[in-house]
Amino acid sequence: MRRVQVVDSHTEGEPTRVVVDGGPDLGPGTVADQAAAFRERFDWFRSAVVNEPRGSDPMVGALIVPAASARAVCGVIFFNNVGLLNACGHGTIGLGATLRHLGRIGTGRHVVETPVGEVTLEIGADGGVAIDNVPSWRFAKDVPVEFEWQGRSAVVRGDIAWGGNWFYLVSEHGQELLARNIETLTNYTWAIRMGLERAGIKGDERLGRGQVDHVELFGPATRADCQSKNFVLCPGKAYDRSPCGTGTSAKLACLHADGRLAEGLAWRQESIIGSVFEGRVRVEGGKVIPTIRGGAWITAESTLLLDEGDPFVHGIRL
Ligand code: PYC
Repeated sequence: MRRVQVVDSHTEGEPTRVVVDGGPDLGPGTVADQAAAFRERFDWFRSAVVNEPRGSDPMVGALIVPAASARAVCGVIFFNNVGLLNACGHGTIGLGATLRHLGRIGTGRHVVETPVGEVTLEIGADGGVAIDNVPSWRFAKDVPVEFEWQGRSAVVRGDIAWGGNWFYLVSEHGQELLARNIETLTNYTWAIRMGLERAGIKGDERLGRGQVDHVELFGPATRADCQSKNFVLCPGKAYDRSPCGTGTSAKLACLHADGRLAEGLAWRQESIIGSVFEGRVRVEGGKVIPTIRGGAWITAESTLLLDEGDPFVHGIRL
């Protein structure tokens, strides 16, 4: 019987499961090297931790690994129901809350290494967590995508941007961003995602292989204290319950590139369930660094049991 110790949390509604003990040994190397080993040899561990029956489609796992740099508190590899993520904003906020809960870090700033670069956590005295994300930027503006919708061919236009993952960001789509429409929004964004794949539309292939695997719709905020509301489709067809940390970073980069968000000004992004991230950008050496602030709450400390006699010991893999 293999035992895996985890701490669960949610960040503005989106779950994170941090593996604190019992994870695989990924060997030496950078966090990117360890992520490659994880992808090639331990996909069973990914699905055992986050897929049903122990996990659920929206759950993001976080494996704590050794960092290459001595100034980092740890490295982290994020994963979901279909594979590894390059980075994860809500997950990094959840990791910060978890490390604080475990007494491994206190208030102040802490560097964490991801496969795509360093992220800095800031743990506030009030328990709030902010992250300084990887440099974020727009790769292509106003890219048309043809897709099948309700039996017809349709076209949308959107930007392709990097915020730690690749996003296709669409503002003109004719959909109402309301929780009661989540099923339709999921199908609509999935149809766009299929259109992106069919057309071979990619980001810069040097980062996360360039696959544009997140689709983000924007619309007017429902809350009076926010500038915008979003719906974010993740790679495994789950929608993000939070406003998506890497997705909000990609949005901030586009707003800044369009001259619509000056350095230091707050952008409050509402999620489809009404939770909020507050984002800001600063420019360093010509690069846009987004800061994303949100709340994370610990929901469980548990031991997962992996019994080799269980036909679904490695999760349900469809
Ligand atoms: O917060 O960056 C994020 C994220 C990516 C996928 C799910 N959440």
